[in-house]
Amino acid sequence: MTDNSATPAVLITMPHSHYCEKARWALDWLSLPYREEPHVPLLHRLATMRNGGRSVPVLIYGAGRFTDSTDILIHANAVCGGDLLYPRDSALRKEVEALEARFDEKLGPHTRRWAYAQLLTERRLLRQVMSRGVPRFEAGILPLIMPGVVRLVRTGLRITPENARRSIERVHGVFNNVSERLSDGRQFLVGGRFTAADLTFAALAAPVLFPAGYRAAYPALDKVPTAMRDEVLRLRGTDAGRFALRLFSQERDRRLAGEARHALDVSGSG
Ligand SMILES: N[C@@H](CCC(=O)N[C@@H](CS)C(=O)NCC(=O)O)C(=O)O
Repeated sequence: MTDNSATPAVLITMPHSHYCEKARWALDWLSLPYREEPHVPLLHRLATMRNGGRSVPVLIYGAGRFTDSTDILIHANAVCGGDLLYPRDSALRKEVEALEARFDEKLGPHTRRWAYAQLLTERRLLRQVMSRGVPRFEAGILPLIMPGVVRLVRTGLRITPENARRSIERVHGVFNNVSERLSDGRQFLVGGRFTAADLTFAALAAPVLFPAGYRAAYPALDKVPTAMRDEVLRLRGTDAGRFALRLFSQERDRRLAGEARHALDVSGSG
């Protein structure tokens, strides 16, 4: 590994993105130092495309560019020794990877679509969450580009009342599977300890749970429409919901101790 320690890692994000929270949580948990660079929607592309990506999160790590949250977790885990978020045992690792992929594809898009469907008409709330921590210039032009952002989100994510209903049903399906998996009394999804599977489930479930400890920008639960609040409270009461909330309270502020921390031993090999 080339010692490139003068170069700080940078995480390009949008403040409200749950995939960004997934990456941020992993970097925090592994005690890997980084600087976050949040952008408002649309303008995020100036930063991501400059680095070979499109969506957020993107991690710039030395000469490496990681343009997908799972790649970020895999890289961060490898930098820290290789068996922290993913077990070394190959059967267990496969199980973790399969669950992570399932949550990435079957949970994240549906919690997002359902949450946007509830909040797209709440322009003031949207402006607040989308501008948290972004450069002042971007926060200043957000009100001007907001109609375009809303239109793009609505068409890009195919947000209709019918699709929102289907999405929350899919979310229930994943929550049921997770509740079933936990029904034998296990504390974590795979191998008896916290892994990328647990982290991914909790981070991508956050838009339907509003957990305390969530670092992505979200409105307060008492400010959102009643139907959304009621659904959040219902999902919080499920075994899977309680599990995700416990992960946020036990693991979100945890930092691995020194031996797992490879400060900025930034690899140019990516
Ligand atoms: N597979 C990607 C999904 C990331 C994703 O969907 N990011 C959304 C925000 S939650 C995004 O950047 N959307 C805007 C865009 O695609 O330009 C990952 O895991 O990183």
